[in-house]
Amino acid sequence: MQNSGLMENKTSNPKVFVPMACDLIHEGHINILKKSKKLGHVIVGLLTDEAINVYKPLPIFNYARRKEIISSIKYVDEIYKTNNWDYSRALEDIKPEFVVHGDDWKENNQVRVRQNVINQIKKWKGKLVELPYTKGISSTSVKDVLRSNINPIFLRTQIFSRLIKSKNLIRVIEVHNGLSALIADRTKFKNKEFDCLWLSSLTHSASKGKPDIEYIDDTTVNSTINDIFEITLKPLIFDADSGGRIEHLKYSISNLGRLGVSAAIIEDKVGSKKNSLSKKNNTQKQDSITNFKRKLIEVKKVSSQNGVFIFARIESLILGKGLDDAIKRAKNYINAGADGIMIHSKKQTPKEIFDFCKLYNNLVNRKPLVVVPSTFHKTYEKDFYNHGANIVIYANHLLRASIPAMEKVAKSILEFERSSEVESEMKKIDDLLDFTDK
Ligand code: SPV
Ligand code: MG
Repeated sequence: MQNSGLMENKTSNPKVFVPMACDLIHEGHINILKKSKKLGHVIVGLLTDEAINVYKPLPIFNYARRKEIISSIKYVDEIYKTNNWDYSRALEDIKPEFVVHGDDWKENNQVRVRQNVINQIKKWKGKLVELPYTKGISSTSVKDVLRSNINPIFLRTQIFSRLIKSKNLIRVIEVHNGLSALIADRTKFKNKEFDCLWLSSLTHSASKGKPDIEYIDDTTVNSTINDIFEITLKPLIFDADSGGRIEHLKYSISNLGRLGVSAAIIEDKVGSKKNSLSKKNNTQKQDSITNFKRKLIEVKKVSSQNGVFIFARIESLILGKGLDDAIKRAKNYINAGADGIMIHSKKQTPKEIFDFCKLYNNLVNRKPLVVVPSTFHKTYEKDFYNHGANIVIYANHLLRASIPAMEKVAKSILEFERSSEVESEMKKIDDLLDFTDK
């Protein structure tokens, strides 16, 4: 069995190209492969994480594991590492007599790819064979079974590091309890969904009716994380605030790893904590570079063992310390072992973030960069990506959305002394029961 980018076909059998992600093999895949084998020499175009990321969430297994599995199937003669989602490069290399695909792509988000394949293989008189989609089984249904059978800690941490390696821009949404996690987990638009979740100190505190002042204790945090993980396999980034006391850090980071948290962001604040976006006279103090580096070094002693990614959050722009200070800190924090940097700003436009990006992108030891567009919300994701950001966190949006919705209903009940006027604004009771009963 070969596995190369360049094909060298020694058989006279017709070449049959079968593009696949091969995540969680089920009888639908076997059906396609069995039928393909009848047509000739089966070459599975195994899509890499990078290729899959373009149109759907990462598969559960990484490329190496998927390759191991698919190459053991007796209907498969070769594997072709397929880096592009539209297979055009693979088709050009192989020039297969047949391309085999499930017929579901006539209607889903691959319609254009299908047309391109038809046009391309016409050049050497290749044929497209479309097999009926196997009903009642899908990778999604298999994933549901897996949820209860596979070690979720392992899955979440694996998925986060693969996202970092393979995805252009990781899209993260804030959660603060089980319900918001359900919404974050299930919300999809076309081929898009959130890659990852953010347990925000601001919204977690607000959901308990408290200000964002490092009041929420570790036991409460653990319990919320447990609620979130019970309903989703998505990786979680934890807002660790200042990280607390240096002598406690090794315990808290080890706890996060045990729970299955993928990453923690620790900010260079000291003293009485104020939320960074606060407009009131902000008395927040920033840690010295030396102190914060010490903190990072302590944290890394544990996180390099348990795999939790540590992002160092720089508050220089928030506190008016300027770009030079921010970049100096970025360099120092990375040197101290930070796996990535978060740069924060409360300006209405992303200008200072983009200025930072320009300098940051030139660092020799550059690490993934997180941005948090709360105040500069007009900027599109593609602009962040074009400036070099790797992760974008919508840090408070689900909680903020819920407050006016609840206030409106509460006010209306007081006004009309019944709830009829706002019935249409609320989830139907039957839908609510279904929503949480899955
Ligand atoms: C949070 O979401 O709690 C954050 C981001 O730390 S911010 O509120 O902008 O400081
Ligand atoms: Mg916070």
